[in-house]
Amino acid sequence: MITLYTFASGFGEFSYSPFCTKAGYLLKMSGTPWERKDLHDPRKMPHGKLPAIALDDGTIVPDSDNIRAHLEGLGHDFDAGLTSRDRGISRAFIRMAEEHMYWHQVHDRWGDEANWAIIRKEYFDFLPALIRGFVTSKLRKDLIKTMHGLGLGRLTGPERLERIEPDLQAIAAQLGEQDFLFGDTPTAADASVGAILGGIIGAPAPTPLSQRVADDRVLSAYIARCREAMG
Ligand SMILES: N[C@@H](CCC(=O)N[C@@H](CS)C(=O)NCC(=O)O)C(=O)O
Repeated sequence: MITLYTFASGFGEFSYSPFCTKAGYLLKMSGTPWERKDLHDPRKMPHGKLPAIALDDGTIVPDSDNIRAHLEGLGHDFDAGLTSRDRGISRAFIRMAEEHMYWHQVHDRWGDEANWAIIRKEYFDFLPALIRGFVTSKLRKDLIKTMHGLGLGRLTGPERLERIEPDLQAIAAQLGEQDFLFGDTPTAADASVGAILGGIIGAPAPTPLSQRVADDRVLSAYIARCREAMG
């Protein structure tokens, strides 16, 4: 049986990490037997990150995209029924969610003082008190540096909201009256987009972005459908 190594559940999500949530969604959709094992520390994983899956022969497959490829290799087509054009559009939505929107979620959690106070406790309570302050301050400093490097960390709050707004509108437009991005059943794009939006709306202290998504009838209903169908 496949074992999914994941960060723990929390804030209404399968995992604190949207990439782990995505992997859980893909596993559920695939119908393959699997179990989860929650980890605190990803450093022993091949990429030093989560999610990863362990196969029966002990092989560890890191990265949600590789997990998808592995499950597809077992015969599951997450995009069954999609035209090659829609498969291309799906890929673009996945990249938009994972490589852009994800960082807004990271900024909301690690860059916002109210959220930081909560996640610091929630994520890192397992660390011995003696080193907790040092370790968490370093992790936060590194992530803030990464966001500065990406450019996102240089934007003001209103500029960040303005930057992500067209992504949110693109998702709502693609959804239209459909339950999921490409029709009435979830596909690979829903595993990514649903997980990232779920992470955004799940900010433990409300932010302008989490509020924007929560107030959006189409997006908030979509997140709930993704959790229901794939969680
Ligand atoms: N591209 C990777 C991204 C995974 C990722 O960024 N995981 C984060 C959690 S959301 C992580 O493990 N961070 C820990 C670290 O970087 O030390 C995937 O799709 O699996």
